[in-house]
Amino acid sequence: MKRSSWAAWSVLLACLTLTACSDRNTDPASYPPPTTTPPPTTDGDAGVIGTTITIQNFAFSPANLIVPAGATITVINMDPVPHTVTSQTVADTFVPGPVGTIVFDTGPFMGQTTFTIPADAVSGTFVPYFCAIHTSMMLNRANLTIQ
Ligand SMILES: [Cu+2]
Repeated sequence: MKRSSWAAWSVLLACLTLTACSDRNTDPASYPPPTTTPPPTTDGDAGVIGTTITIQNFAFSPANLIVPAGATITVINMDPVPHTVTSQTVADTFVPGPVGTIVFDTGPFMGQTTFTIPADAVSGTFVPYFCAIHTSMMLNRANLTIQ
């Protein structure tokens, strides 16, 4: 009798373990998996040549800014809360980091600030960036592309 009781407990434990595992597996991922391809942008922006990023209503504009190497980028925050413009190595990871020689982080700011792109930035380099305060709460995903 003792042996069958032990077997019943084992089965029960196995079921509980499997249930816990399957619950975890059915949870939708919070974020899409890391990717090396540009993430979709909510404004359908194909790319705008310039040196100004505007943040308004928790959205970056343009979502894809094409900038010359060595450029000084002006960031204008129209919102009544601070944001950051922070480079990340992999889009949608919300982890600050470089892409090649390019790395920037404005830190939290309101109003206007600037940062610079290195003169040796390689043409065609794609640099995703994010707001370190609001991460996935920002309404779009944005990047710089070196002209
Ligand atoms: Cu923000």
